[in-house]
Amino acid sequence: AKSADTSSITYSKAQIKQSIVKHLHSTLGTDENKANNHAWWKATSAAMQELVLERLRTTQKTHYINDTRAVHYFSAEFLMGRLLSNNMHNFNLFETADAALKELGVELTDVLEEEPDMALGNGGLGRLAACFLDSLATMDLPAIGYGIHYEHGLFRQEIKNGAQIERPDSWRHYGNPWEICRPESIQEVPLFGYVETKYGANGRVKKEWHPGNIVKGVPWDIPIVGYGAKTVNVLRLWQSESSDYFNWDVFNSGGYVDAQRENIQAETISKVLYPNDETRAGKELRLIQQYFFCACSLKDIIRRYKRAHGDDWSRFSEQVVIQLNDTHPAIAIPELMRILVDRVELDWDTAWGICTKTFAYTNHTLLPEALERWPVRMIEKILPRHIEIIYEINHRFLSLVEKKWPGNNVIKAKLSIIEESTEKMVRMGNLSVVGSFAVNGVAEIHSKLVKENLFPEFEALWPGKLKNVTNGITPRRWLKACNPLLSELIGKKIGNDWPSDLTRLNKLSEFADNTTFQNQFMKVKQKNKEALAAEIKHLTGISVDTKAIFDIQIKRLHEYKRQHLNLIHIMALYKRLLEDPSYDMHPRVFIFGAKAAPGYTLAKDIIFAINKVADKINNDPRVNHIIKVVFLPNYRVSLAEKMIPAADVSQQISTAGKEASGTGNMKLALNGAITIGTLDGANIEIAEEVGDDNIFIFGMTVDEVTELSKKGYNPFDIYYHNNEVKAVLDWLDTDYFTPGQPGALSSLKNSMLSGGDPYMCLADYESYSEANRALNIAYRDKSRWAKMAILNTAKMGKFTSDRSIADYVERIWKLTPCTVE
Ligand code: 26M
Repeated sequence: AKSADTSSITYSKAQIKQSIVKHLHSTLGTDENKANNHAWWKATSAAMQELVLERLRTTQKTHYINDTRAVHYFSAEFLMGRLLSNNMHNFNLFETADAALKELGVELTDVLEEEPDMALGNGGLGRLAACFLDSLATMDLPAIGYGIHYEHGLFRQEIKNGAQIERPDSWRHYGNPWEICRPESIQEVPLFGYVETKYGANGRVKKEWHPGNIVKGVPWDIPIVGYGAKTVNVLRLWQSESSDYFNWDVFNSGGYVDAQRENIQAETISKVLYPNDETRAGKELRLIQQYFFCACSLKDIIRRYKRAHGDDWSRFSEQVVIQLNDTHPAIAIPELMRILVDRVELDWDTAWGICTKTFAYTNHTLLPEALERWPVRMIEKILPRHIEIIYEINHRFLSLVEKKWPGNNVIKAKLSIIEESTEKMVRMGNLSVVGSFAVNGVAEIHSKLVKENLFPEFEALWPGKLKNVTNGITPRRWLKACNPLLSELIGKKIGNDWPSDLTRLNKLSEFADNTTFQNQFMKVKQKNKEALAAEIKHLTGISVDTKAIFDIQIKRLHEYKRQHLNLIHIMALYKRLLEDPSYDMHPRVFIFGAKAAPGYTLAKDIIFAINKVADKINNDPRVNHIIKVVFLPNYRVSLAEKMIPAADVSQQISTAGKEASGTGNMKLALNGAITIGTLDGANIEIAEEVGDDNIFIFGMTVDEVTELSKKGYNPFDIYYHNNEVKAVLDWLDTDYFTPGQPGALSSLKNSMLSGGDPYMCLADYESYSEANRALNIAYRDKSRWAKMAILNTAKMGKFTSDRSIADYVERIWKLTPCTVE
């Protein structure tokens, strides 16, 4: 295992100080007296970027000389968060920079707060991509991330009168010190138009795509510094621009019919990130975004490959592996086929052989509404050649299916890439499985369900193609950087090697029963809670008792994640306290952070309900010394970094079978929070690691959920048999929480009753309530709780993203590390 060996980059406090001041003067045109925190942030970042770029040059040279095989991580989202603190930690210069700035009369913590989050992602999928880039660089693996340079990342959330308001996020508005524009690597992307069929002299049919529009892709590179700062990889993000020379009129004077005449304002392509997660947008612009970044990235990869290998395509898949982060970049499969068949003029089978040795696909969801399907007509219009290629891929694939299951049209219809509905659709998941050499789910249970439920016949067709790689998180950002007090305590106890070999945390288990260590551990937790309490006060004006249990649910707002189950339980506790003032419970602060997709009405209603219930409880002197409810607005990476270290309890309460993995569950447990959760996603593996005594598991299993839906689930059965459930749901119909507005929270009740309670909140309610009672009792035993918390931290070694990446390398990518310098 490596530690942060930065022997090659020694930088003294004096040097850093000098560099920061230099940049203050000559990059920012200001001086030590005039500079505000923003200027200090820019200057400090510029000073770091100098070191970063030197390592980047060395890395790129080394990779070039060694002609390394590299993974190309294609993702529509990279949720990077802030970079300065991370880069300083990875260079092992955090303390030195802190000291240098102190001498300049500046607080590093204030400077770090100036950096806007790079929020080019919705949630788990985008953040996973960011953690993976960190691990890839840390493990000296040659890798490039490819994505979109959105002008606006995920919207900023404001809460007005309890409701979510979306505001644009302009993360680059005042400049981004980390990115480098590379105009020398601009690519062109064709769109729309028509396909001409030509007959060559050899009798071969040649297809020529005459695009109706061409846009430019401008690459911006963000250096990705590994821990120890040896390898610096890049994240290359494409920005769209109109192409200056492509002259619509010249094309149009050819007299082509108006039907071909589709135009697009080129700049809009990379303008904004779609704020949907777990649901399809179905918008043309979204498809264009996907094709845009895939086309640019493939051209970039091919240009680099040709520089080393010329026209010898036989080694392409030895040098290049492309990982598709869900189906969002799946259009890259027919795009590579188009290049190889139409441009390089390889025969179909050779081209397909290359393709299917190059792509691998990760599935992140089983929710039917999230599985991407594009209307054939839409692809036909935007990418007329690709739809032909998709049909050809499907035709050949279906002959394979015919061979395996002769005459079985049911299986054929199920597996077909084309869904023969009234409006014909392309199933991007099926296309991805057919076009890849490996497919993986993101936790054991999820991969099992992918294999058994989503793509069952595919497993029979290609045994071994469907795999599992359990997700992970980078312990650099999610422990070392975000929780300095705990990191220091851990370091004192077991040394400082854990960030690059997280299984070493297991050595903390030895001290789980040690009273002194328990006290130290819980004292750190207490300090972190006090810091979060101050932040809560600052952001919402709400005062919270730091001796209370800090109970945290942070994730996108979605019915399947069941924030509303948490809410009705809070209401039940409130009711118990009102009915019996001596009701015995430890004070508890319920803290939420969640963004709802702007078009997802019920999700927004749940946010509204949380805020209304919060208002009532927080202002009710009968209970507000025992329960508080806090909704922190604008949940994002940098806010997560403040919340997670302060959590006592981690809410991971999705309906079993719905949460593919979860990664927040890992971050919270790593920071010593105890999970109350269902047997879903990675919770199952977390439970295996920490043991049943150190987690509160409740609710139905996947099999029980399936059984109940089969038999027919009726939430009214529970409503009429559980008085507490009935009282709480009926409460939502009154104006108790929304004075003068009866019915303002009714949609929640309706969704859990007449709406059929699709995610079975009521079915799991009783069990959830019991798990909460057990949790409450456990917290009262200080020593028991401390032991549990310590063991949670100690047992999280498996969930480092370094392990996930090692699994990808071994099971899928077959990469070898390349030591830089
Ligand atoms: C799709 C179409 C149009 C616009 C946006 C989308 C879209 C964007 C993001 C759909 C899904 C998106 O993300 C899904 C996601 O974040 N899934 C989560 O992935 C994590 C990493 O594997 C898992 O831990 C979570 O369980 C899973 O929900």
